[in-house]
Amino acid sequence: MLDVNPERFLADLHRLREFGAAGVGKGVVRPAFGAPDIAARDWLAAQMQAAGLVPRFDPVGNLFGLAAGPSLLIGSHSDSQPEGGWLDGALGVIAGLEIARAAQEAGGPAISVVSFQDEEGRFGVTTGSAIWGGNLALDVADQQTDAQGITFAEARAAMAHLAGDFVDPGQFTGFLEMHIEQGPWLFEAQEAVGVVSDIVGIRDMRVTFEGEQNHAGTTPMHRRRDAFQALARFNGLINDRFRNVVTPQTVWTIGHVRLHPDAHSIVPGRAVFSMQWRDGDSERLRRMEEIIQSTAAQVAQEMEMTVTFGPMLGLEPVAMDARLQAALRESAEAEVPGRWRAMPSGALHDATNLARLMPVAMLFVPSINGISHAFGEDTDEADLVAGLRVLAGAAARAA
Ligand code: HGY
Ligand code: MN
Ligand code: MN
Ligand code: MN
Repeated sequence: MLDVNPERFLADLHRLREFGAAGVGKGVVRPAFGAPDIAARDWLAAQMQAAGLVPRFDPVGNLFGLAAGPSLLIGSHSDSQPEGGWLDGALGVIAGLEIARAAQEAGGPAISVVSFQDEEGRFGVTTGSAIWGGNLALDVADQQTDAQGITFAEARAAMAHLAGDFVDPGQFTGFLEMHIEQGPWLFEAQEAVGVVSDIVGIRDMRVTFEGEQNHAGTTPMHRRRDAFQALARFNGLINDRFRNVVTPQTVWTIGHVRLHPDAHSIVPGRAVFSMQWRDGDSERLRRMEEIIQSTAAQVAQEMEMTVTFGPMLGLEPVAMDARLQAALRESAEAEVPGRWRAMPSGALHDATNLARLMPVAMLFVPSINGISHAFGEDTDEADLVAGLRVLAGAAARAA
């Protein structure tokens, strides 16, 4: 078994949180390619080196700590949401670092570590691992923009001085990712870990209603072509129409809205918003897309507007590797007997993209009150350490 050090692991997790520490509690603001993200990656590279690994940045900011020869890869991402918590991504990276360090101290097995870039999708959906895994072409990614209109190509130039070549995936025998659950199930059941069976698929696109900008005091209601009213009507209609198609696991979100010109006394002429939907079944994702397209077209026609759609980003649902899942289950039963379950992931993860390259599996630990993508995200230290031990046991079994 690998003799991991819980104190060192927790100390590193707290240290990583200092890069971009913000908000109340243990909040973090560390979006991809911002100064805190790059400083955190520099710090991580130094920790990898100190652990006996060879640090290597690739052209899109993914950071690997490479062990010699064929190795098992462990990690996640160290960028955060615009308002995030201290564990989303960071936990999986620091767990990988601690397990690789313990393996170096023990003289084996060979374990490499990774922190992928822009998992949180400043520029798309799991950008760094999607490019490395072959789900997204680099020249397409380079054109993708963040909410401010900055391109991925412009943003990654900030790390160009660190960049080496892409790392050859052929040297890795598999990938393990530990993550907080980000939902309520393990916490409510007071279970210690979840062994992930599969990860949902996602679709995400930008939608724009274009009406007519006008004076909010003098324009009679019947003459308005108000883009916000179109968005509101669209939202009500899709909520109704989805009911016949979805399951309790299906989710959809309008999380970003920009009205133009965004002023109290102007009837908005343009509404630009994000439409995202997720489910474990590709066919259901497709039917939802049809409803979105046809409903938006209907609303635009009825309200005398135009509607346009940005490129649709997406990842397919992915099943975890059977052998690696078995290693996680055996390890869970040894470390936390009876206090684990198999479960699907409703959040996306870098593991989705790596499944094209190698066998992958994931381990969840509980999220207190199911909170994540918020400053209030947290997990009991005992659960963090139990998860580390289960992952280390699985790595020893699988490597
Ligand atoms: O949104 C997600 O599922 C991921 O945390 N980026
Ligand atoms: Mn994450
Ligand atoms: Mn996240
Ligand atoms: Mn005026």
